[in-house]
Amino acid sequence: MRTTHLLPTVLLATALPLTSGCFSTGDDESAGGAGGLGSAGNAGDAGGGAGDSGAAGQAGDAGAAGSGGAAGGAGGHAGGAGSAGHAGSAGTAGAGGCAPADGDVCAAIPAFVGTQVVDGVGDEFCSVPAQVFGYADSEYQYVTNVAADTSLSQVTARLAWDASGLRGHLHVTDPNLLHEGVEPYDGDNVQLFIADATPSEYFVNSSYSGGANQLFMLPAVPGVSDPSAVVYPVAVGTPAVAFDFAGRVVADGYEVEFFWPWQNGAPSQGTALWLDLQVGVQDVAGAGRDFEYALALRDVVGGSNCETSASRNSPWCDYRHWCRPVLQ
Ligand SMILES: [Ca+2]
Ligand SMILES: [Ca+2]
Repeated sequence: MRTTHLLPTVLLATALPLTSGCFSTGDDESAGGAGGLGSAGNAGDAGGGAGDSGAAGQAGDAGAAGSGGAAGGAGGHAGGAGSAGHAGSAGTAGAGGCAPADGDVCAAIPAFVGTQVVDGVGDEFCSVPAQVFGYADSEYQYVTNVAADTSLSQVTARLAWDASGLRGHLHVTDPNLLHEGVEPYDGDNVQLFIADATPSEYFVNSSYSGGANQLFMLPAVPGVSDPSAVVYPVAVGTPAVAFDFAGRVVADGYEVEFFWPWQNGAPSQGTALWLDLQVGVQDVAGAGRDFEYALALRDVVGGSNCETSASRNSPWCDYRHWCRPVLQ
């Protein structure tokens, strides 16, 4: 919506001091008349578009007053009117400009609209409802360093899909970016478990199959390493599935963005994926991974083939622990 408010000049003239035009120095000069007052600037555009239920943006600032009149001409002609003021700046987007954080990644994944630029910035996911979760909200919890504070890590996840693949952006709060270890899980990382067809086997004793992937996305560790991504592991004899990834450090942690192409052709609306999201955290130097948590650790009917210890009963060893969000 665009709103325009033109203030009547007469009102502005009573509210602002007049600005006089300058005089020329012509031979037969007489005083030039005062320059007219500039007209008011246009009001700014309204703020960013509202989300599904977001509040409208704020109105823009009023335009600046017009500049003074031009110098009077030779012979004492009156000065011209001042130029119009600049249009007001656009209003800021309303707080509700993006969709509210009422998403449920394990239940439904909305359709993606627009064009994604995989750069770590999640502005193209503004209309996608986010799911915010942390250690306390997760079904899978695993602590390896009790000195760490599990309450400091929180994820804001936005996932969406189209005919090409699954797209996502994750914002992770993290007080201390660290990665001390050889394996991708030995430090701060995000893991996406994904399969667009039911895998033919579990994973603990074999490689992933059926297009299932475990994607690691690691933030930059300032001064140490750049953002990186790993597909791990891949099925024996098949190439690693390429996916687009970008990460960046932000004020309160880090963000990762990805595009994962469908492995079994474009799915139709209503298809249920196999999917899980896991976050690994290292905040204590020298300790390697401190803890990790994943959205889903669903009960497996008939038992998981990896329930040999608490740490092995986890998303990485059996896809049946994952959740089954439906493509909307
Ligand atoms: Ca982006
Ligand atoms: Ca950390």
